[in-house]
Amino acid sequence: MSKNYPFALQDLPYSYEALTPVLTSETLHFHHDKHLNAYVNNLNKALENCADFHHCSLNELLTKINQLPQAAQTAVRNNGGGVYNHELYFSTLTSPDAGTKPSEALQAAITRDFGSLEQMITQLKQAAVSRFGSGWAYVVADVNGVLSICSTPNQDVPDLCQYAPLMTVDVWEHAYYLDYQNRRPDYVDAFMTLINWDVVSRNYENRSFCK
Ligand code: MN3
Repeated sequence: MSKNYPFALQDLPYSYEALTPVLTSETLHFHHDKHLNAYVNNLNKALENCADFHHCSLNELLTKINQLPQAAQTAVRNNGGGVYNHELYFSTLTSPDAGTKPSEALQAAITRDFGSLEQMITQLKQAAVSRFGSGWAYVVADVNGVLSICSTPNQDVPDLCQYAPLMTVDVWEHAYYLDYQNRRPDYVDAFMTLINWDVVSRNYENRSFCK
């Protein structure tokens, strides 16, 4: 994750071809190089005149939005959320034949909280497909390590004081339109083969919360 202002566009942790055939390099170029890049630039622009907040991490900014100058609040919520969500999204993907699996600790939590990995995926798909308009669906953990599924509209993020997002599904049309047009359920189905369970497991084991 970017440390603090000025935030920088992070490179993808894999090649633009790595997610084919589920997501093409054309989609990744637009999504990362244009959409995420715009969120980074607009977040920096919004923070330009907020020197008191230049030391804040992205997580801190997103949990202190109402302490920011009024004029910056909406832009930081939308663009800071955009940076947070996309960094999480891109960092937890890998090629569809990578064959990663949840760690023992994460698998135990999945079994306890959902019954099985398949049941968790079914609930995640349901949240992603039923989100009206643009938004996100997540697997999150609370301070006790209890897992749940949640969803946000636009570029909002879950409450980072209460929940550590482990992974997320982008259901904005820009995430899938070139490859799936209006078929969001097909994108969501195929997306589930891209999850990098090594990274999701690490996010579970290293979960932290804003105060
Ligand atoms: Mn997106």
